[in-house]
Amino acid sequence: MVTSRTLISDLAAHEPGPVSISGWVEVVRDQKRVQFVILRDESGSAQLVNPVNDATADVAATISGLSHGSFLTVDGQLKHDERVKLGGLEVKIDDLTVVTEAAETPIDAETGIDKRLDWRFIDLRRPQGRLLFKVQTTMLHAMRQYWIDNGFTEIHTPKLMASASESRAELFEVPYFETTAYLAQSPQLFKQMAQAAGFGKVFEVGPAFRADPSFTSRHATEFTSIDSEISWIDSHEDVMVMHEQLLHAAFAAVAEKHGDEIKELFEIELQVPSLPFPRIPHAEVKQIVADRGHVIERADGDLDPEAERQIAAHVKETTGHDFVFVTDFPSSVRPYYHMRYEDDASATKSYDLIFGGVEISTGAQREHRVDVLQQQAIEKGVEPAEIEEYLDFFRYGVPPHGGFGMGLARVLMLMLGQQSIRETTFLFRGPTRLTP
Ligand code: AMO
Repeated sequence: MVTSRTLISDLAAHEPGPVSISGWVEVVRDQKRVQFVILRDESGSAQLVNPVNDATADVAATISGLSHGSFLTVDGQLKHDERVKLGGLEVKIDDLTVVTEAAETPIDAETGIDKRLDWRFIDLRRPQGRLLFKVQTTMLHAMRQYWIDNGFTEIHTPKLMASASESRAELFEVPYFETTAYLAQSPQLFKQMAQAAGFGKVFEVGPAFRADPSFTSRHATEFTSIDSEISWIDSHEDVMVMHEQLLHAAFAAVAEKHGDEIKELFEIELQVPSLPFPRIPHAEVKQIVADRGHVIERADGDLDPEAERQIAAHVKETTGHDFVFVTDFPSSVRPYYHMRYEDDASATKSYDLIFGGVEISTGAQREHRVDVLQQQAIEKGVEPAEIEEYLDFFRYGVPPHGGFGMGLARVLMLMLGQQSIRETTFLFRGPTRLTP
């Protein structure tokens, strides 16, 4: 009598004989003399076999009626047999219980992304779906480990706010008793507050909201933001050093734990990026991109997606690196809280990190001198009255500091060669998607 469930991935090390496994039906091959069922659980898939004869007639009838996706518990006899393609093992069924029967599956391997998202719980049964979130778990664990090893403190900042965290554009309003609240676009203000509180180094992994009506492969209305902020920096260079070390640790952990599976399921040889990542100032980037024949058409002259692809291609060709920090953005395209150069107020001590041709992060040294900060806010059309409480953070002493925000789903999308953050977000939220 078998009582406890064995994970399919543990069968290889399990002694031959009685086992009990549970999972869902992936394939049924209902042949006259022998039936096969491929059963998958969260750890892998295995072949079940039922030779059809008088003694197995009841099980045979159940198998003939099995629908794809039904969840089963099977008691049987494990046999290690090298001739079996699937893991070199097979379970001969003694007893099979249909725990929940599945209706006909509404999606298949050919179904497009929008319909797959409607049925995300079925879509995620694909081994690629499972691997994606195993990789995410390992990546965030490695990042946390890096932060903890280096003396950072984790914070959780409010997502209901009295004012905008980034700009008044892309702001979600929420009725809030007698007033209006806004959903946090970033933990920006509060991670800076932690510097004024003397925390020194902080991180947060949490939701951020943007009322962005676009339908690109890289924008969501709700996303998970990875944020970090550190005190006593000399410039954004110190932030970039921390940032690249963090990503290096994350990629190394993922490559070690999932490299083989990533190769098998996503056909990607995961590269651990070498340190340091290349750094190129924004003005130089514009020149390189222009020399490659791309004319930036944005009115403010900031990099557009094609410029990001072009600079990434240039860096890949010249250094072999998949990452590049574009540094020193013009003040005209950066928020008021980015610190400007002492000798050139038209440039900021800031950067974007581009990975595989897509921006995954923005970082900067922050302006911590309250009079300068206030002046820059006014210049950018931000009313000091609106940010009065934020300005208070800087009135009672604060060390020089800086940090970055990075979209989790974008990192995963590029790491695993996916087409859209819809694939790498557990449940995507966009302008026309609030379900499931
Ligand atoms: P920024 O607005 O550039 O900077 O955002 C930082 C990173 O967050 C991700 N991101 C998004 N991901 C999915 N959908 C969106 N709509 C979306 N918007 C942003 C991107 C982006 O690079 N406070 C600053 C960061 C800082 O300076 O610390 C900020 O939020 O990966």
